[in-house]
Amino acid sequence: MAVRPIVPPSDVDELEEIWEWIESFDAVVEKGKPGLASRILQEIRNRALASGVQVPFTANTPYVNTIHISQQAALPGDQDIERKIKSLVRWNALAMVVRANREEHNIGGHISTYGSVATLFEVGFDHFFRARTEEFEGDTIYFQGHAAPGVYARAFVEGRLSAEKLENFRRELKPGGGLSSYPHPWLMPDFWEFPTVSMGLSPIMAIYQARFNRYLEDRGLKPATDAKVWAFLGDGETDEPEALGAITLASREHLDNLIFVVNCNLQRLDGPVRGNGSIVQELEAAFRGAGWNVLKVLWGSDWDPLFEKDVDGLLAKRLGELVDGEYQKLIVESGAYIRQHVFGVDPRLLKMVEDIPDEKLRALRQGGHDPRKVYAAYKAAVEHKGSPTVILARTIKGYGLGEAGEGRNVTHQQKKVDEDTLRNFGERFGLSFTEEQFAEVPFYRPPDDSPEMQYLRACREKLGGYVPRRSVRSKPLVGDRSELFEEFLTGSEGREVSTTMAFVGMLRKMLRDAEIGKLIVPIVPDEARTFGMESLFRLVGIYSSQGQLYEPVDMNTLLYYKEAKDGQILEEGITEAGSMSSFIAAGSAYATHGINTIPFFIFYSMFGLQRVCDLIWAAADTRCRGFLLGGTAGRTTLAGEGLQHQDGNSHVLALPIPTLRAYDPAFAFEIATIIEDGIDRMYVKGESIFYYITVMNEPYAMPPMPPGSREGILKGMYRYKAASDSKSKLRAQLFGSGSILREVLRAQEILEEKYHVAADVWSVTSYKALYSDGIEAERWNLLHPTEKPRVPYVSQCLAEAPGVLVAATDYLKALPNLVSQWMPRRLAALGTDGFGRSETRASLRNFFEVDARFITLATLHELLREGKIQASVVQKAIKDLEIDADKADPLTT
Ligand SMILES: Cc1ncc(C[n+]2csc(CCOP(=O)(O)OP(=O)(O)O)c2C)c(N)n1
Ligand SMILES: [Mg+2]
Repeated sequence: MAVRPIVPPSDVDELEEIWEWIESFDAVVEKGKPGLASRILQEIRNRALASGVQVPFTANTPYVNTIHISQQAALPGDQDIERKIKSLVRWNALAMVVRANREEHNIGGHISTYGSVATLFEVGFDHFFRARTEEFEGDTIYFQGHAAPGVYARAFVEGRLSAEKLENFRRELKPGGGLSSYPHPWLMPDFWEFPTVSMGLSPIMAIYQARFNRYLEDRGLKPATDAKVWAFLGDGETDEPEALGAITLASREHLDNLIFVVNCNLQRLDGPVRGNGSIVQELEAAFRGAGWNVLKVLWGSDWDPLFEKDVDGLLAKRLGELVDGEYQKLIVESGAYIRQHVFGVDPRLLKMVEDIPDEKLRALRQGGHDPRKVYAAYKAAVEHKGSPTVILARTIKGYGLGEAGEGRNVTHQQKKVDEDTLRNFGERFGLSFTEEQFAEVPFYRPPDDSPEMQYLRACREKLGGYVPRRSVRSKPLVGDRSELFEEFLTGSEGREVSTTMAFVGMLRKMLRDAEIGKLIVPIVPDEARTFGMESLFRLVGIYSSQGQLYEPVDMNTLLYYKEAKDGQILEEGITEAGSMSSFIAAGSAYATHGINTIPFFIFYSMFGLQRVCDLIWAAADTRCRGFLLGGTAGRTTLAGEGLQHQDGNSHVLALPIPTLRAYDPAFAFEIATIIEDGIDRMYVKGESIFYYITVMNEPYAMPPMPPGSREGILKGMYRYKAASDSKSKLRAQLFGSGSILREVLRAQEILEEKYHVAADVWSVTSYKALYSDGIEAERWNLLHPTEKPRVPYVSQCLAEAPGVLVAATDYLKALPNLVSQWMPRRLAALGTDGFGRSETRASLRNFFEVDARFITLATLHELLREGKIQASVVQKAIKDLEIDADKADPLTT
């Protein structure tokens, strides 16, 4: 059947000619050769371009379903039963939120998001989402976070969650436990796999998860399968930069194991996503432009007869003219209004709907609420080869809530529902409750032997079991790794190396280890050379799913840029968010895949916690394991780079993340001790913790490990160098971390030689560890007043330590001050609060007042406060140390 051009040219001759072309084209299609038809178009396009003819560009297709009715796969299964099951799930989700808020005003919860996404989920549950089994790794699913009530409700109907648990939705502290508001593996480690509720993070995590799955396959760590990664997102959510920021990676890597489903209810929290435009068309253009397979699921089956009548494309054109704000209004308006506003613009359109009464016109469904359309799209998506798929499904926010909620701007936060609405909801979805039951809003699960339950169980059995479900299947490591780290404990014998170089040395050794070598996943965002890691390019290769299709420019050098299909390094390019998403995939593979991959993500420390802290928070929630390495760390240790690069913040930013253990080591033996213990804790003992270790680029001789220091290194502090004259009258305890420890050691010498002050020097490897230990002890003491009080580790260390206390750090002063409360006397803290500068290390340490001279001065000043020395001694020291007392305050300049 010929399709006439949408905009007929006015010139009759031209029209004739156009018709001839169209008829020839139609003839090819009618012969059943759509592939040939598509090739013809491509060839003509090429010819046009070669002849200088402008080819109109649009990344958009008309505002209709991508899958033509003639190509639509039939929905298998029993539609009546599936609808009943879906209605029950809808009811229980509604009941959860309504009951929770009846019991406790304002406990919250979202029903309208699930109202919109229910069919999109349920078709997946009934036909697509495959569970993990012994034989099959299963699909990985990122559920839209605010739709969690629907996922709980289904698990209840499935018999996996009790009514008590549902009753305690958002009441996690109730006896017997409750259900977390959103997907949180930390809170529900047997249920949720991935946190999805910080908008925008799940799409980027899903992309890198799909790529990591391929990485594991290409490296032979798991068999290749057709397992899919599904990510359900909100349309408003796509405004987050992370949501679309990595979509070209997915197409570049041909990730046909990845399916995005965007729940296009056209609304976000406050109002329409694009009142004056079309979010579907905008997303279509973005994803098609990026090379994705885009499937629009806009109109339900009720619309098919209308489109069949639309031979001249008038209806498609009209639907493409309406902006989203108008579409939203149509949801709350009458059939007569729809007739007038949508179809009334053209008598031919009005004619199309003349047989459809108003109430039917109003009830014409959106594609995302029609299981047939959704099934066809999912089937096309899972069968699609060569690129990722995004399904843009039109839905209605608050679907089922009728006039109280559907399509209303206030619907997002709706949690209270009156009895009329409940009754209407029940009737609409065919639930036969009594009046009292409607008033009570009971949870309801049909009897075990009911057709619904039998059907539901059969569906899930066919798909391997229930989802979501999280389980840890990896086995603890068994090997002895002490030999790996031995060489780093004995010092560098005078050779000057940075802690970064020392770390890279350790990484190189670990990569060769028989047990953990293959499990290491080095991740780097275009900074390998900055950290001296280029030697690893050749050693283990850079992962590239395509291998290396070119001869690298530096092929004839030893350390050439080697890309390989089984390459081990994830060289992510300039994306800390992407790298962090890879870290999350690798750091949670012990659960997702049962494989103990050990990620080492090394980045410019200023672009880590400061830049992607929310992803690091998500990693903690995901129970990730692994190592984050903040390279070129320290506000004054990274010389030259200035304000943007010099990190004096990250150790403070690491404080709030409960499972992140943060270390600021000074020496190679400290790093070796921390990493060896970290691998043991995470991959042998199975603790769900991860590490942040800062490494610096200042070279110096690495000393050997002092005997007996292991425990202190791990707990956060140990006495590195005692004073040579412990009998001296003037005593001090000096605390240093990272490369500032060396300034402290120099101050120790100056104090002894010039001022006869005998100072002990402590290496503080982790203020965070000391702080956590201190608050734990205090808490225990608070709750156990009659028992022997616990003594914080800081207090234990310093119980016998005489003299004044001075700390210097390359981070904010807040860090040492955190633990001063457990010190026997007041602490003078030197730190680097303020903006960095481009300068040499020496100038920077003077500017921020953390060098040996200032440490000396602070110590003398503390002795003055104690009345141990005269002010004139301190005044003279300022002069002797060449300190400018009128210098600018780094905090405010
Ligand atoms: C990073 C972040 N910012 C803000 C929020 C608060 N928030 C929760 S849901 C929501 C609106 C979501 O709209 P959309 O993505 O369209 O999902 P819908 O509920 O419409 O399906 C907002 C702003 C959040 N969860 N995460
Ligand atoms: Mg939305």
